[in-house]
Amino acid sequence: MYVTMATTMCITMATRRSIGNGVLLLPKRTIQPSNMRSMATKASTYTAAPIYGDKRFFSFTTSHSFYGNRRHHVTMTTEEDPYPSRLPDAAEIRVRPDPVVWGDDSEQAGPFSRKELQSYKTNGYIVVEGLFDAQEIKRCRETFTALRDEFEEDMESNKKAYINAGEYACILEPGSTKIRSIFSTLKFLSVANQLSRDRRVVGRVQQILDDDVYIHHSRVNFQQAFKGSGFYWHSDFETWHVEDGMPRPRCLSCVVLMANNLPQNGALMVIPGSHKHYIACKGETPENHWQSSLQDQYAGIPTHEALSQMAKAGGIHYCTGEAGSVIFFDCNLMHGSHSNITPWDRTNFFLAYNSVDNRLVSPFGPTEPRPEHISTRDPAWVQPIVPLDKPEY
Ligand SMILES: O=C(O)CCC(=O)C(=O)O
Repeated sequence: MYVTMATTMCITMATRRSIGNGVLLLPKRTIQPSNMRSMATKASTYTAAPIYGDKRFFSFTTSHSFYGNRRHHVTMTTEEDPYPSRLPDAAEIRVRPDPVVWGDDSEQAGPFSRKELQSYKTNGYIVVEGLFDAQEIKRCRETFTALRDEFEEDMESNKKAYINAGEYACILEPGSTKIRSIFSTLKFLSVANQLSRDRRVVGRVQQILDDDVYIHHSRVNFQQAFKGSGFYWHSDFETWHVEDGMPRPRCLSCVVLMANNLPQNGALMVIPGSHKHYIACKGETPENHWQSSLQDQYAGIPTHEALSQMAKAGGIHYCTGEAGSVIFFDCNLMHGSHSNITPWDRTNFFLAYNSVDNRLVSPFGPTEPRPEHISTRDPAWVQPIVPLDKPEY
């Protein structure tokens, strides 16, 4: 293991510990990531540095809290990927070495109360009811469904699973001409764009991630009445790490409910507490996996044993709520949904926010980076979002 000090700090504040061949000076109150066997520190933020040859170096950096307090800066580096997956043999379950609420959650000021932050930290998600009012949601929903209906009309004769419709990308339900998801709407639809920057959402995300954020990708998932086929259990971070090159789980999803989400119509299911573990999955990643995985995922899914273990410990919870509620969930939380055989659409707008310190590097698995609409790399979009105080829907 290679370790280096990259910043200076006050020697009187530091303890001295030896690590492999190196020596690290640590401020007294730094805390240790659990997978760093010989280190006695906690790093509060992590970024992956460039790759040298076939080795990848991870930098562990403590930083000032986003809401401004008093942490020290220290940078360490290791070659080991703490989140390996798509393993040839057995799948494995690891303890997550990274924080869930970044920064010092006991003191983190912002829209979430301390109790709400604690609940998010314990369960890996939180549902905020009535964050948007009925009028706001109605306008957004009508815009999304009008776009969907327009595409579906055009696609009646075109039975491809994946469609580039102008600037948008659409995924159809398996064996159907019904649209499952539309990506990138915030790049082209004003309501979607404003929603993605609305302070009611972004302020909460910044509080949890303790940083400026940008959007890794966004999608409208329709789960249409009688047709929505659901999403099998997965952790987003596993895929985003292996296939997109997201270094750390300093990322979360917001799901803005555009329709009432009920257990019957395929409300998001989560396994509370599962986000504290990293489930490395078994099996290779097929070439261009993303083209099929967005319709039905075959690689990067946990074993039944791992799922059973997680569910035994945490149970399974339906994130139900009325239109206008928002689910915030950690990128490493195990989640999925079953099919919608009811007469009621379950339309949801997904926004995946990533810390600007956790930008994508090259994929950690042996794949080409996925396309822009699924994992943004465009520097124009990988920019800190300035929260909007007065959005106009
Ligand atoms: O819409 C859902 O029910 C789940 C969607 C999901 O897990 C995903 O888009 O990754």
